[in-house]
Amino acid sequence: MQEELQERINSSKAQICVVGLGQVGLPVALSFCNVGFVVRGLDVDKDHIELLKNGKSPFEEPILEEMLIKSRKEERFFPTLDQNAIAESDVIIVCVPTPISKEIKPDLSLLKNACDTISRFELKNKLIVIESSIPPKTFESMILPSLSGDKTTNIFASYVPERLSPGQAFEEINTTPRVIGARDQKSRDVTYDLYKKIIKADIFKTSPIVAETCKLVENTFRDVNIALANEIAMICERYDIDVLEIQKICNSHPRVNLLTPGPGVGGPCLPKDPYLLLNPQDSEQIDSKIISNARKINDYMPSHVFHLIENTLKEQNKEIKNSTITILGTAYKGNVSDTRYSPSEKIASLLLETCSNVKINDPHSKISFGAKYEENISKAIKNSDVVVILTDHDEYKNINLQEMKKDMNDDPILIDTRRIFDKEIAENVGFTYVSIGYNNKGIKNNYSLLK
Ligand code: SAJ
Repeated sequence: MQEELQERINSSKAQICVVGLGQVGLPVALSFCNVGFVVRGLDVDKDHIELLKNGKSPFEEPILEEMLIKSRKEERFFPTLDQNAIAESDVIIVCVPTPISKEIKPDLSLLKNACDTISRFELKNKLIVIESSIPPKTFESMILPSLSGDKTTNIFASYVPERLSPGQAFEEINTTPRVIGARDQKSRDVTYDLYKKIIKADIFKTSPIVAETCKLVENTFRDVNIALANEIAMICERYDIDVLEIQKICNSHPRVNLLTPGPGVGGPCLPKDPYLLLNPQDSEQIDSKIISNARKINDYMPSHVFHLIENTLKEQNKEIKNSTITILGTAYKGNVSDTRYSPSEKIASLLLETCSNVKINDPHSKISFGAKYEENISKAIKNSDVVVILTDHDEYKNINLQEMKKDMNDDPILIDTRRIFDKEIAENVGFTYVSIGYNNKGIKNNYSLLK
């Protein structure tokens, strides 16, 4: 009954099962533990579950390990491979990935499997929440039918898209407004009571399709705006002016907010959510101009970085194939360990096509993308002709340029795609300094995407 479940939620006595303990599911599970709930964390990865049982975080996220150790010690968090966790819980929250396939279509197989697994249990009077990003209409046309066919009247079900940014997960769960798209009024009320336990911000109540669409529009908005910044950066290169100076002045206008250009857009969300938006469940793909061209621009950026490297070497009468190149950063953004869809992968593969001396370092990840992994930053830099900074990790911001110059070969080149160093300082030390959207005088700009 609704009142009974609400009472159990309000008194933090409801048992919760979080399905999928990744970068969303794990912080969500621990946030509920933190406010007094007992949470079972269900995942299919045995190693992952073992790590969690031992209080070890499988990825980098501030305060995650502390929260994990605390919740384990207080016997509030139980990572498990056992699907009976579903039967034993009042609330089931699904946080599995929804990637895109090679054909650039939504791949909902993991979500469908999770729903099919859940539907094998008696769900009467339980609340099922989906947090994974999904194409519009998926909740009504795939999730509800697969959860329990015509028995759905007995369950409470809502779509509550996650909104946390990796690297600030706990803070954002707590402070970012959320949206509940519920199948009916009762589900909405129960879901609201549950989420207000962990959220100190507005919670909007709406239909599932509005919640689905909002989530995808947010990430599409960011992707399109980064593409605009990237295209403007390449225009600035043609004019030999600095896009960051343009950004600073333009953003002093009260209605302008130009984002920051970079080597491309990575991570598990932004590169694929625009495609989810354009591929509604069970319907034709929607045609788009701005959204799909923004994706093309962001996907082009790794090639642009490759051209910057190639053309800078040419200016020094050197060739990529005879050079030693060091990539600093495989993670898709600073101070995280996640390398999914990272622009570094494409840049490494373009370099490796012509150059056999490509070294790679990332203090947060051991992934090498086929290059030679160097654990130590100084060793990675040693005897290189070119250092390419692709991720703005704090460790790289602390590099001493004088020492780096000493370690590198003569006429060192610094390709700083994240602008963590100052051009003048780097040039005074003796580097050829090149960046995206900069007055890289004499360096040819090959940008011709929309020709
Ligand atoms: N990037 C730029 N320039 C910028 C901002 C970002 O090049 O000015 C690049 C980053 O380097 C990175 C990529 O974009 O490669 C994505 O980074 P991000 O910090 O913009 O976003 P994510 O993917 O870590 O998290 C996003 C967030 N969405 C929005 O900000 C609208 C987060 O709130 C979502 O919850 C998350 O996607 C998600 O899970 O959907």
